[in-house]
Amino acid sequence: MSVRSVLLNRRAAGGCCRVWCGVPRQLVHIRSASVAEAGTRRPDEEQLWEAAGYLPFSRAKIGAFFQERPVLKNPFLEDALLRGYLKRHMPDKAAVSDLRAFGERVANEVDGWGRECEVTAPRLVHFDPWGRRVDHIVTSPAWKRMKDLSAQEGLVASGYEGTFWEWSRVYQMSKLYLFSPSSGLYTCPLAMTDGAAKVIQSIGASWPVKEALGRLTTRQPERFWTSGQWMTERQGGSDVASGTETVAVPQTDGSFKLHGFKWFTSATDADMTLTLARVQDGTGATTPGSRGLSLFYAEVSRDEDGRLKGIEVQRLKDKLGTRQMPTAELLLDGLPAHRLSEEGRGVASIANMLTITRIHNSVSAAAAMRRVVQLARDYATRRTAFGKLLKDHPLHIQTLARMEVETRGAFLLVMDVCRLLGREECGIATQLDTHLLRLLTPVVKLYTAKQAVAVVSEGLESFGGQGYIEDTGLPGLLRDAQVLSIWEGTTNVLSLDVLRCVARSSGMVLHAYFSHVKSLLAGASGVSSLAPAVKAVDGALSELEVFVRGAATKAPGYMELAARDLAYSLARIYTGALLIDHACWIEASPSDTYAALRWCENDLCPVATKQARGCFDSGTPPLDAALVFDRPTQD
Ligand code: MFK
Repeated sequence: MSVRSVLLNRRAAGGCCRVWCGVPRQLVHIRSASVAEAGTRRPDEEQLWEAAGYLPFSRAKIGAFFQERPVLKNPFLEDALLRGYLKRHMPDKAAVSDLRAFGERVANEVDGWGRECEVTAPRLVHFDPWGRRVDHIVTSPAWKRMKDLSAQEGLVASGYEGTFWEWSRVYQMSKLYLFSPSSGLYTCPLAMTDGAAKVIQSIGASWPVKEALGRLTTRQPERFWTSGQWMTERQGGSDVASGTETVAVPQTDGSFKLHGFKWFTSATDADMTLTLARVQDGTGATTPGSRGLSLFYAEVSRDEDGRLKGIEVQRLKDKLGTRQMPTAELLLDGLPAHRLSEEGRGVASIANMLTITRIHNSVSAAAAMRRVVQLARDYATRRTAFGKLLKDHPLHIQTLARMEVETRGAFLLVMDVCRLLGREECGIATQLDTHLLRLLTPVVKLYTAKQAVAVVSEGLESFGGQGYIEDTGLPGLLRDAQVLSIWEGTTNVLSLDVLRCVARSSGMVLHAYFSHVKSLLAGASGVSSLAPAVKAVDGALSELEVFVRGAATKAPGYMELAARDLAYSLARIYTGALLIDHACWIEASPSDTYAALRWCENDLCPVATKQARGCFDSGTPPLDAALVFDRPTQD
């Protein structure tokens, strides 16, 4: 009996029909021949096929080919720019060997925990089996391991130990940069913990808050605490000043009880928090606006029945990403608290925390870009399409190179802000450094967050359909990148913060900016390979100076419309100068030069380009509004 007649007989008998797709080409050829010669084959033909290794059922159904997955290798060893940057600025053997060992741990151990956090999302248990309200936020074992690891590896502590003096922050943030994409979003509680430690340290608090500082910055897992940062209320969002309703009721012992509703509280399993509230006077009245807000410290603790003291967890948020991490709505119902700031100085006091969390945000943004580039690069050496590996398709490699340029730019911008922070904390910052740090903190946060979304999105495309498949772990990178431009100040809020710091410093922050960029460019004069890049940054800087000089005569509304493009211009020009500067280093590679040249082909000063097109002129807002609210005209 031939193969064909076996098939026909089986089909007639209601048996299953063989599926021929996914079968190796040679076999299809043999089969076609055998079908063509139906009736002439010997009955032992099927056994011959099986003997040749072509199992007719399971193999025929799923095929024999499986695409190799991208492999995460030691992210420290794989990162030429990180290693070059450290070699140039802090060639400390201890730091480098610690980062190398940590990179190994991230690739081989921590990354798996991060996946576990993603697939085992936190859940809220409101009641115990006997009906008592307990409000337990149940997190995965991996999430708890992340906490212990964070203490052991000094992911917060190393920012406070001063081991590497002015480079301690660069070292700490390099470690977080390696950790972030594998951390299951544990970088979020660490950012807030670091920010809280910074606030407490700068305020110089006494007991019990001083004790908390020790816990936030310890390397002992059993003592280590994380902190929350409860700022957002239902009316508030970005508008903290007028939207904060929480009141602080003074107690006879000098402490307070807080009553209010916090609408977004991230990593709500924290041990303590910093939060804002309005102190009630003897009549129960409070002061509205920013001047009515004070900063409070509160511990998250339970009574002997296991109930949270003064807190009810209303529900966990259902979010696009950051699903690894509990985000909750909290009712504060008499939460015991201590006032940390002077009365009415809440926003100014928590600003220190915002500086730190915004820098952490930027580190995570650069890290997300680096991770997707590393995976895409690895995949390009494994995936064959149209007859050759992806790495041999010039258009694909051009796309990866563009992602690499963005990633390098983001990395250098972030690390420069960390450098400035380190100098300030060591007490060696010049006026110029301090101004630069204030100006660049909102700039680096807003710019890198947007870059991360674009680069990670592009990165997913380089895996084809697999980039869209949940259990590859790739879609989570994009979901988690999307939050970076939202929390800790949206792009527009931060663009306005740039205007705020320019105004409050009477333009001194910009003065510092122009001087520093010029000094970076001066270091590259005479380096012929970089001449086009230097020319581009120099030209863009001149355009920006013209814009800034003209800004003094403009109405506030004009500057508000220009704020986002101004912030982008500050980011792109500064980053161009940093890439050039790095490429001037004696040990710089040809890739460092190439990255600088490619970056500087962009429009480095969009604020000037848009101004020339009249984008901020007085006619624009009504026209923008007409466009946005355009409706079909009624017949
Ligand atoms: C991966 C790591 C990521 C970490 C994630 C952590 C998860 C956290 C989740 C959250 O998102 S928490 C909520 C985050 N919310 C925000 O970031 C709020 C966004 N809104 C703003 O930033 C507003 O601009 C702001 C609330 C600051 C406006 O408040 P005000 O009171 O209208 O500001 P005002 O009156 O201009 O300034 C008050 C004082 O604060 C001034 O000081 P002085 O009184 O001494 O002059 C300002 O100079 C100071 N200030 C404001 N912003 C500052 C600042 N100082 C330094 N740096 C800043 N950025």
